Amino acid sequence: MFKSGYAVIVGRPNVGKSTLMNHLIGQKIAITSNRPQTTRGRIETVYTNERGQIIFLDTPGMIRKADNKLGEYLIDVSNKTIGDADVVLWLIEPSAYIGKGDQMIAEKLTKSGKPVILIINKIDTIDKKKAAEIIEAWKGVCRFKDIIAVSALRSINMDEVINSIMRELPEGPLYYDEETVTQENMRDIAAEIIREKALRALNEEVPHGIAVVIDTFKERSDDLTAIEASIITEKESHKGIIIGKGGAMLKKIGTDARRDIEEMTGTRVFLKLFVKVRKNWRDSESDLRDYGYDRKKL
Ligand SMILES: Nc1nc2c(ncn2[C@@H]2O[C@H](COP(=O)(O)OP(=O)(O)OP(=O)(O)O)[C@@H](O)[C@H]2O)c(=O)[nH]1
Ligand SMILES: [Mg+2]
Repeated sequence: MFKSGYAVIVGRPNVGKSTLMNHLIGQKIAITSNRPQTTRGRIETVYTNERGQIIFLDTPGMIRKADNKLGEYLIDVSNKTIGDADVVLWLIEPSAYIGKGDQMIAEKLTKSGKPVILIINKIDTIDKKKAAEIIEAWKGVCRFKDIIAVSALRSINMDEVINSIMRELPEGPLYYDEETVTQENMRDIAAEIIREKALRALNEEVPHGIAVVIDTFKERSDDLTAIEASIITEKESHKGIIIGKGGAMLKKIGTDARRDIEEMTGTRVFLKLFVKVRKNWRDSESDLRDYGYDRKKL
């Protein structure tokens, strides 16, 4: 019996959801960083083996309260995506403490009626005894179908996760051909790569207020892609930080991004970056739409 369906990855910000998805499919598609709220959309990837096809949906970290309209959008993405799940992977930090944010997630998942697999991530940072304590603390929080301890970063116990998902998926067809890893387009992924490099290079309050827009994306030849992109920021003072002394910061972001985009396209890449200020864009419906965060499209 061939199985297929959606496995939705949820959890608090920064627990390693996108890292887990990338390591399960064996390719880096979703961007990751040590900053909360790195993921802003629903990122779809595909895993296929002889037993079935799993369509992964990575989601923004779940928060209880939004600070602005972008935050509301992120909450909407997670909630709606749970509705599409055949199985939910709930990812947590390796801690026995169950906080209010976790309780909120537990309530939502219980209400959804979806089968839930609990995944304790980052076990590379703890010992076996601690892992046993964590499982003991969490096992009553929801009616979990399974509890698995993993390290997404080190690819530990990835097969166990795949097997557990396959057990929960219904019988179904091959939705995508077996070579497919993602349907996301290169233009969107390029924007995400630039945002990732900015998140990683900048510190503290600047990254949260950044959006990236691709202005032009041209395949000039088989061997050359020319891209112009704008980094949008909400404060004039942040613009200077993003550009850096003598343009050094922007140059670093551009060099790091170009390397990854070249790997993705398999061509050389000319990347030109601009920085623009758009005051309070995170609270403007029309700006959010322009930057790809459109509630109506959810
Ligand atoms: N030590 C360790 N770090 C990990 C592991 N998995 C992820 N991380 C780190 O945790 C941080 C967050 O990872 P992400 O994958 O971006 O987390 P996320 O849950 O997608 O975050 P949001 O999209 O912001 O909700 C990154 O710095 C990762 O390198 C792991 O298994 N072990
Ligand atoms: Mg993420």
